[in-house]
Amino acid sequence: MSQEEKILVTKSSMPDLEEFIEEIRSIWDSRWLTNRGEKYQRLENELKDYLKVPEITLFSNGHMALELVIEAMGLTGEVITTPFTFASTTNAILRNGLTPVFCDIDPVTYTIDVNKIEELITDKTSAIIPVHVYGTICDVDRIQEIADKYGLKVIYDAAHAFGIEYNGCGIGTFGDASIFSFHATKVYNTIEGGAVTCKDKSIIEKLNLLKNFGIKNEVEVTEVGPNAKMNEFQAAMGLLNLKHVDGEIKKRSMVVAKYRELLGVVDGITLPVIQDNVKFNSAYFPIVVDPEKFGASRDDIYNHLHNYSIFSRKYFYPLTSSFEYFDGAHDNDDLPVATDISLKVLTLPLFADLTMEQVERICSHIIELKSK
Ligand code: T4K
Repeated sequence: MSQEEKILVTKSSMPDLEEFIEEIRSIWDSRWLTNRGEKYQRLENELKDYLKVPEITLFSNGHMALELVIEAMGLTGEVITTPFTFASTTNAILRNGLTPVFCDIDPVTYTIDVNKIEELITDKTSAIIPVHVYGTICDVDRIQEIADKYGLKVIYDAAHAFGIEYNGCGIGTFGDASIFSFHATKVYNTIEGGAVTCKDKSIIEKLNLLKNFGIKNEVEVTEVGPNAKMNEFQAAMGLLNLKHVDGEIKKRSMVVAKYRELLGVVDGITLPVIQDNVKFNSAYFPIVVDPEKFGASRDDIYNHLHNYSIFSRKYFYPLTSSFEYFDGAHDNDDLPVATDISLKVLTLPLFADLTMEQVERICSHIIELKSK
């Protein structure tokens, strides 16, 4: 089968090549390629408006945004987080020398279970790092109540939550800070890229130092920072993709609607929850397969689709608490829901250009497995 006929889990949104060439032409005139260039600054302003956030600073990628905001917030000791996420969330905590304390997830939203957070708080806990997984938002109100009660910081991993609003507020306004990913695989991309949003201007100033080696001026270096800057080519891609992102999300939402129509009636398949008062971004389409009711497992569907060159993904299996580097240190018996969902979840292909015919084909291959 040719490369063209493969259906991958996603496909990057891109502007027309001519549009991109026109946008980057000025870089050849200015020879200014990175370090807070003109395009970077324009993008920062445009994203601040689009995401409806008070402050924003951009990064080379979402992971560095998370690593550095954890550092900038001065977290210590233990951080309560979810194991049902991409490696980045857990790695960012560990790479800051902190201890992740894994909390189970809610069986409906797959986000951190707010009823299980308090029992994990100790005198070493400094923060909660929840994830708006697949763009399904956490219970931000309850999490804030818990954080206020115990004096904890909250940093949201909003890597999947670009453009989401809750009660008309940008999702990046909740907690003390949020990080976004603008990776090629996301709803909105700057090739690679990321951002931190927050209310506290002093944190933004610290992050601006940290992401540029801690350089304050030509003679003063005040932080031990790495290099995590977004360059002008990334920003150019970001400026153009921002013009088209609403259209891309609209097309994605039509794909999601088709999946819902075709799979919503299938016994043994649970579709992602629709949340009240949330403007959704159609980032991912995870289904949860009950092998008893459906008659085949998540892995059976994954392999069956594979045979037709349809590449779904097991986001997020395994749980990060099971990663080899922990050497079995975490007891997943305390994480029954996360363990169960991670064994049953399958993320189906979703991107703006996925045709209705392709969605129908994917769904019919899933359904034919049920009747086998
Ligand atoms: N927090 C969370 C919760 C995250 O999910 C992520 C990233 C982060 C933090 C960190 O943000 P970044 O530092 O990445 O900005 C992909 C992405 O690389 C990763 O960004 C994303 N989460 C994760 C969920 O998915 P992989 O290992 O699955 O990528 P890969 O290379 O297998 O690509 C998946 C599919 O995407 C391919 O089959 C085809 C398509 N694709 C891929 C690339 C690289 C494209 O269409 N274009 C491309 O350029 O991690």
